[in-house]
Amino acid sequence: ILEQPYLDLLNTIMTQGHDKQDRTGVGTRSIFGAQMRFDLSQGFPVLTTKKVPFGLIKSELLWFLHGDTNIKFLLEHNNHIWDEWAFKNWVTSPEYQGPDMTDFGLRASSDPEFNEIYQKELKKFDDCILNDDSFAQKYGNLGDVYGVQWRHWQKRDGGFIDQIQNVIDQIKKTPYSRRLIVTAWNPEDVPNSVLPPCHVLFQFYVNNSKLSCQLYQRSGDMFLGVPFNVASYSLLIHLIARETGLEVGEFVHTLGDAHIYQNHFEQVKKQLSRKPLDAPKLWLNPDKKTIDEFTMKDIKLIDYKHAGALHAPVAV
Ligand code: DHF
Ligand code: TMP
Repeated sequence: ILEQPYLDLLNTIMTQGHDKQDRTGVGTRSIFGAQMRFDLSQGFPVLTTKKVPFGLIKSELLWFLHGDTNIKFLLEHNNHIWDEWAFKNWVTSPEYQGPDMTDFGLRASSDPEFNEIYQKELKKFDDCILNDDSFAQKYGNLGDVYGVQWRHWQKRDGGFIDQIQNVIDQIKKTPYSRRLIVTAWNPEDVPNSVLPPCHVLFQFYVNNSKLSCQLYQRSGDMFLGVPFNVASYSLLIHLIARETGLEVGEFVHTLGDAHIYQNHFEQVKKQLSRKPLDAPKLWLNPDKKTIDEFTMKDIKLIDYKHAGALHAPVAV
């Protein structure tokens, strides 16, 4: 069962983790330092014990790969996973005149009356991003998040570094290299960032014509974010393997603070009681040869069976 390492880690955190406070005020149970391995030749590691919306994972990864950091692209693809963080910039700006949105994430999950007001404001915000270009320019931008760090790392002397293209070129020229690294952690940008990178650094490894990748993730929301991260990096390995003419190897997922939020416990118990199914396969349009040619319809899951959606609030 391809997702077994995930289920085992979820169970370990539930039964042996430490309860502690966290930035969001929700509270988590966590362990420090964990590793999961997924052999991509055995199938595509999207969870079957709950429905994982693969369309959102595709559009988010394409957004990163385009070097885009504006949520407008995501909204155009009906993807709302980054809304809260752009909204946070908007409601804390001097231009915002609407109802008080202090601690909107926490309040929305505990106060139904406030939640209604919040949902309305968020909807208004999304409509402005979609319909007003200058508003989108200003408030749709999340700052120097993954898209910029991966493809437009700002150099001190002006100019920029395209880390993704560089790593692809290196994999082709010197596949034995031990320097096949992409980093998103820029200490200069961290203090000004709405959300400093969670997936901080990744490294490729080539053996027997198979491409593997290890990710270091400093902080992992095991129920919501991590299933996305596993699928997203696995897809990235497939795309880079296509461009470099390699087969897929392993995705090795190393976590720092691996946590389950207090308000996800019930969902996690339910998920752990479900029986995992066979993993689906990934289909990539055989006509596409480089990562930049791929669009939404060139990427599909085949035979994705799952036990149904499990919903939970995201901690902001
Ligand atoms: N903050 C926190 N606290 N956890 C995260 O996982 C997280 N992830 C971020 C940004 N900030 C975060 C970016 N990635 C969802 C999944 C990934 C993600 C953000 C949100 C999420 O809510 N997934 C839901 C479905 C959402 C939908 O259908 O719109 C899920 O059930 O998987
Ligand atoms: P932090 O910056 O205080 O660590 O909060 C970030 C939260 O978001 C934390 O719960 C981890 C989670 N997260 C993921 O698990 N995966 C992701 O890709 C992102 C962006 C965030």
